[in-house]
Amino acid sequence: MPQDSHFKSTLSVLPHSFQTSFFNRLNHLINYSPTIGLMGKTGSGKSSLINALFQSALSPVSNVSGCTRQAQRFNMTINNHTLTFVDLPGVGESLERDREYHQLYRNLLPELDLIIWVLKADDRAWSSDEQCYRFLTEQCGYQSKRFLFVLNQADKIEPCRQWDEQCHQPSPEQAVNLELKEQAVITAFKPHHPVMTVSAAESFQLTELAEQLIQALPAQASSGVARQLNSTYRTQSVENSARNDFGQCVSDIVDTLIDTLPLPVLIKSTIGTVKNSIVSVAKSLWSLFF
Ligand SMILES: Nc1nc2c(ncn2[C@@H]2O[C@H](COP(=O)(O)OP(=O)(O)O)[C@@H](O)[C@H]2O)c(=O)[nH]1
Ligand SMILES: [Mg+2]
Repeated sequence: MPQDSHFKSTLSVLPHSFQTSFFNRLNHLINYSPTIGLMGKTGSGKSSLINALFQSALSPVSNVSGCTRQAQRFNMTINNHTLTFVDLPGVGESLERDREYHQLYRNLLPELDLIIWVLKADDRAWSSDEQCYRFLTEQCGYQSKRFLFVLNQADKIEPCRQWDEQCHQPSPEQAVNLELKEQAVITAFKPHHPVMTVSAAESFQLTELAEQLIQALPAQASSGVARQLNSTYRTQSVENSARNDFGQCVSDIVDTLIDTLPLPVLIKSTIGTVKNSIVSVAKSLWSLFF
């Protein structure tokens, strides 16, 4: 493993069994392959957003089947690292008494790190989105912190003729209406994370979206997603946030090993005292890994 050498001075005093397990788990963490769910009506701009945010194009993989209810799987790969997207069906369907949807989501939800929910800014009503959201949170038990709501196509908000095409920004009047729409999303969905108002077509506030996405992702997934972002959106804030998550995961690994490895108490306390150095070394190597 190439990372062994960097950790040598910090880890050499520790037992071999610890070193082996540590590198094993570290490797696992570095190679974690994130999966993001996509929700929202057809035409809301899910594909456009993903194509704008990430470096590589999406390629279709096999479909995940729940008989007639299917979710489409896409992925992108850079240097052998894969990021998967699952285009989820459900918005606009009658879900309540549908056992196949239950089955599909029972299978799917546990593997999703986050669901990006795309709403169209100029849509008048999101009742079918709300219905589907309630189904996922109340009946399938998916937590609200696992959803990131995106208000896309901001350029289409009324008065849509006023969009500033030179600066790729809304007019003051549009900005007021976007703010109202954002409030409407908050009222309807009570989202855990801030609602991100963007335009995929106009590259409006995609930096903010990328930063919020990295923050919303679980710690073990954020670095693997940051790795795939378009360089424009791989900002300092994105990198810091992912690096800190990575440090947290490494710290958790050390804690777990202290708890689970059959080692003398004295050795365990020694590992505890070098934990911060291990985490520092790992964080300093973040850009090498990701
Ligand atoms: N004006 C505008 N059009 C958009 C925007 N995002 C997507 N579109 C267009 O909306 C249509 C549907 O987008 P697509 O990404 O295929 O939606 P999906 O069905 O949710 O994957 C396409 O014609 C896109 O070019 C946006 O922010 N502004
Ligand atoms: Mg699409």
